[in-house]
Amino acid sequence: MSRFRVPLIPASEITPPEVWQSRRRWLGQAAALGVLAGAGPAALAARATGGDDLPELPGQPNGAFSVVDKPNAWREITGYNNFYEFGTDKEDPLRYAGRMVTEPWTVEVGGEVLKPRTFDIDQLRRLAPMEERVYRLRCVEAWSMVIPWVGYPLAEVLKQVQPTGNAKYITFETALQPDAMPGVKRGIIDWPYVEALRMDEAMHPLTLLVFGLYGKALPNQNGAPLRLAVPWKYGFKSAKSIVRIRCVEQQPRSSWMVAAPTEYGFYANVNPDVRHPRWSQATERRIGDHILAPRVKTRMFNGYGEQVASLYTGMDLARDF
Ligand SMILES: Nc1nc2c(c(=O)[nH]1)N[C@H]1C(S)=C(S)[C@@H](COP(=O)(O)O)O[C@H]1N2
Ligand SMILES: [Mo]
Repeated sequence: MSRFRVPLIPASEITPPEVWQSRRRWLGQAAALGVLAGAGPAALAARATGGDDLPELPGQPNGAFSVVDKPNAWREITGYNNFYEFGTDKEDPLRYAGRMVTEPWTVEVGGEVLKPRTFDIDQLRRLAPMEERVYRLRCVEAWSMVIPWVGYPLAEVLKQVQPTGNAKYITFETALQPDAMPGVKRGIIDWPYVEALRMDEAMHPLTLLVFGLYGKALPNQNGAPLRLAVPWKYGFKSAKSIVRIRCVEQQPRSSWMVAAPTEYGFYANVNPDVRHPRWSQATERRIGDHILAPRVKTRMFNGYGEQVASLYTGMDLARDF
């Protein structure tokens, strides 16, 4: 969390001039020393570079499903991660995820479906045309990023297996490689990491099955070789390194619901009006913003309300959080 909270009103209006002048001097010095991450032309040039060791994975830009916000830098997206299998520090996934074995990789899709099937990762990569979509990602920890994902709607896979009428929910089970995953050895939550969606959420065209970012195959720390991106929900719903998908009739209990039932509900829709029991969700810190930049207001459904609000008509989102 940023230790500096700057109000939305210009500093000059609320702070005695001698204070903000010295603050500006400090900023000048900090910029000169290069300590302000994300500022300056060198940082801008670094945005899309990196990942030279990863295969190319281009996608057709889909403007209709992209936000116009400027994407975060490669080093931010790949160097500041939550992937608890590798530890709880934001740098742990970058540090350790290289040990995860992602080749060969299969994804078993079953449960309440007419045509259960195990896909090889290459079959999945060829299943539908890859799109590039710039999505916001809002973490439950009240920070956010903007990420240019490459993938296609999860609905494409579901079409192949044909969910039955009993399929009301869908679960995503993720990779468990204890020898490669220091976080798994330490406990933390119930492994494997399991997330779930309601069937209509899973079929929604915004729900993306992701194979890459910035035109490259996913780095391990971002959930190689495939993960979800469900942009109107808190980031933890977007399961990484998926190995099993099951359609089920009853509402499943996800790993976070089991770990802390009063803190994490099934829906986990981004909602500035419903606080986490231990902190507010009204605002967020954008990763990469100037260290003294004001926090931004969090939007209902992370700004995707026009597309998804109708999924929740008649529901009390303070109760079904
Ligand atoms: N398997 C697995 N998936 C996971 C997580 C995790 O710990 N394990 N963390 C989640 C959380 S809390 C967030 S915010 C996003 C972060 O995705 P990113 O690191 O690619 O930005 O991944 C989600 N998917
Ligand atoms: Mo998160």
